[in-house]
Amino acid sequence: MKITVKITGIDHVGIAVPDLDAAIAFHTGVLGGRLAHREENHDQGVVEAMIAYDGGAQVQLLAPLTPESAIGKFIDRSGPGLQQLAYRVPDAAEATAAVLAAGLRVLYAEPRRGTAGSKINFIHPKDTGGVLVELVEPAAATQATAAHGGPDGVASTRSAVSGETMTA
Ligand code: CMX
Repeated sequence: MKITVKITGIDHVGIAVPDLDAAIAFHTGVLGGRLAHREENHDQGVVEAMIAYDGGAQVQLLAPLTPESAIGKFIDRSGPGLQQLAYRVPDAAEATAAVLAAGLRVLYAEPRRGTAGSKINFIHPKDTGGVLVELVEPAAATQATAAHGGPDGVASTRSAVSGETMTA
């Protein structure tokens, strides 16, 4: 039987930014988003913020902690801008296995820690038509609240996750 990645939606779009506070100010002050979450993820070499919009859309702002990080190298090569498309999956390990079964390159043998306690992996952009695809299994608390229909979608569920999660 053919195994496919079980995508349940777009979790977020990731934008590489040189200055996180300036990017937050633009996305909240001009575009009307809400700062839902902010953290440093040293494994990924980023300081990041999740911006949530009415209706459930989410944009992840990613600033490099070091020039050698993935985001540091991306900005150096391509400048600031769209860096990734992140799909939500129910099980990141299963999704990893499905990608490998399709003969594509995942970046990690096992899913790693992503934003707000999620588990993440990536498909190499050269195997996807030029887009860095992230596969995100949200943290258990987020999955549970989302399944029970939180009042303002995923953004509200992030408040159940420990860390520097913001509420409006
Ligand atoms: N989108 C599309 N293409 C990309 C890309 C991106 N984000 N990043 C690199 N590429 C392209 C480059 O332009 C280059 O293309 P050419 O060969 O045509 O010039 C090619 O991929 C380079 O590939 P590489 O030498 O294998 O790898 P790099 O050192 O450039 O690293 C990647 C690319 C995807 C492996 C690296 O960025 C990575 O490991 N990313 C995953 C981790 C990550 O992005 N973390 C930050 C976000 C954290 C989070 O979301 O929580």
